[in-house]
Amino acid sequence: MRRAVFSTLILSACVTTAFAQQAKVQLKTAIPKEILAGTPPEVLVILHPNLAPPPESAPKFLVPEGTRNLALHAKVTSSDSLPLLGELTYVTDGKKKGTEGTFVELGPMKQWVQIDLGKRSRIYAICIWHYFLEARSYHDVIIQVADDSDFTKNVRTIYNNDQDNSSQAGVGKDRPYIDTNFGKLIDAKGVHGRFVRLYSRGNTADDANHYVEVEVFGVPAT
Ligand SMILES: [Ca+2]
Ligand SMILES: [Ca+2]
Repeated sequence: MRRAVFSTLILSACVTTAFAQQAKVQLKTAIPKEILAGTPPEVLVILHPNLAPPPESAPKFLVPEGTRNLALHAKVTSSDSLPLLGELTYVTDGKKKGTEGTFVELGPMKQWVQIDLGKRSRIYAICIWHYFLEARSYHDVIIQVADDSDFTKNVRTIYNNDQDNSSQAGVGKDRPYIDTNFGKLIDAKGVHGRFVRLYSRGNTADDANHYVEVEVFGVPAT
């Protein structure tokens, strides 16, 4: 009996220590101004009732202390190496106004952008701004993390809203959403990896794919 109590005390001490080491803070990211010039989100959600309602405020999310945007100025590659508009560097240049000339436009249908974090990292959250000059929903948003740039080693899918498997990465359980200036925060649950790949397959307005900015919040793995 005494031993059981002692063990419980040790266990709770370990849990407390682990929790102290993992002190959580609010994730901080700059939210760009609303620049809506086309279809408002309230209309899009009526046209497409399957979409998650648009957010009314910035996402709130706790991350371990020391977490930062590892994607800032990181190297970006893509299935479309010659974007129709803008440059791939826009994806991680830290600028997210979202106005004309600040987003990259990739070719039609299924395309991806890939971010090299430079070293294996522990990833807690990913924030995405595809486009928010008008309300749109991008189809088949799938996010994967891997150890190698060819996505053959330790590939994990951390988000997938392709509910009919039209992008053939498996049926996604996540709900399609409307892009707004608040961006979309994905919980990456502390996954380890060096490369982050984001897929999409056109959107509710046209077949093209766009990115204003992608942030990958984490810490380099030790
Ligand atoms: Ca940008
Ligand atoms: Ca689909």
